[in-house]
Amino acid sequence: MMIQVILLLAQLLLAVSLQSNSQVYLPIDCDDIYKHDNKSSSGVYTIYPGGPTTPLHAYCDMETDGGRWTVFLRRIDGTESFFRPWKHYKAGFGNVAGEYWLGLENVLLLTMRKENELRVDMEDWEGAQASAQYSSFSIGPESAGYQLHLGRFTGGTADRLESSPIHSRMTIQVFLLLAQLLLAVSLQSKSQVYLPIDCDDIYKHDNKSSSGVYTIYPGGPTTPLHVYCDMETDGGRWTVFLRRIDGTESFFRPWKHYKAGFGNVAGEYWLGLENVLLLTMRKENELRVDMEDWEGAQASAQYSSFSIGPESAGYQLHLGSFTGGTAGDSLSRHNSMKFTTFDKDQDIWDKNCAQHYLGGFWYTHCIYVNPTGMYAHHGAIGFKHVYIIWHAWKGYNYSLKNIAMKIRSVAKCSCTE
Ligand SMILES: [Ca+2]
Repeated sequence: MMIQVILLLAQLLLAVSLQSNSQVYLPIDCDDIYKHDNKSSSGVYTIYPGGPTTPLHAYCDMETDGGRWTVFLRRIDGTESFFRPWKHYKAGFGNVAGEYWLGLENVLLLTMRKENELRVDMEDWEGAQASAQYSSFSIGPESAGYQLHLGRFTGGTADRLESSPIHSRMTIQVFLLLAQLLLAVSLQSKSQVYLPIDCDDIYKHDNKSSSGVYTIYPGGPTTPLHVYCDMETDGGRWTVFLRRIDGTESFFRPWKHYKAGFGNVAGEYWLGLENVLLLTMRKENELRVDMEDWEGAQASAQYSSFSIGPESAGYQLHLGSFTGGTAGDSLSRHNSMKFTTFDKDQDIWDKNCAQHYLGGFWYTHCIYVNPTGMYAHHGAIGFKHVYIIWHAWKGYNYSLKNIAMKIRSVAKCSCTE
């Protein structure tokens, strides 16, 4: 109910802001916004390059070299996957408060409405900044392949520049406030009833629960955690800790991301090694891996037990015996391995498996499975075996469409707890 109220409020806010905007002006781009109020600061604004009926959110850089910049590409932290199909690049994707691509259709509309110059701002890992500027920038329509029309290079320096990315603090703070509000409310209403450790608890509390996002407390009452519960497959009660369904999330991430967790529990995500550790410390669990190919065929692999060691032991994998499933057993070969990411090599190869297979996993030397590999059709990437692989089912030359790894308590009834 509270979520509905908040959604309603958000819609109201949107309606009000839309209304007040249309009474005043309909900015085509960040240039219009700046000219309308030259005290505008960098952040997310609504623009109307396609006319009054198609509002579009975009990040405006109002500071760099006089401001007025409409940002159509932004990379700041690697959270968003940019290895995407045509339709995504056409329509746009990502989060304008973070990483995003505005979309070729939108860039086309913008460059059709006005003559524009282009500026590219970049930063290296030591904090040095540089830019490149071009006298004009436009693109052709889709029928012309969105052909790039670039003016002459007008300059760019490595030392003169000051500000550039991450101006979106305010927006993020507002989101955080909302999220905290939601969290506080959900905590309050639930703590009066019960604090489930995992999806098994939720199911036992109400066995009519359907699959979806729930709040669990594997780390105790002060650390609520959102998770996707599979309440249908083979009796349900599954707590999902890895889910790949559409390639929207990047899984080529550093150690701290794999430790803490990332993504969106309603879509693609990794629950985090610390959370998986907490879950497997609290109960004895079995493991199930569900996967699907691009023709709609499904397969699974089940294991009698699953737990991991603490970070000090490299989050070492402790896997029980293979108990069945048409996907066959490829994971046992990874048993007792430590977890490896591109910035933390704990595999048993002389190189770093994550750097070569583009995920993060309990790699050996290196893969029999690669559930965190690149989301793409086989052949879409010019490197071998970097895809989502389950060797025993499809071999090394097949990239799976979906994969999920999930655990559930092996206790026969709640009376054992
Ligand atoms: Ca190694």
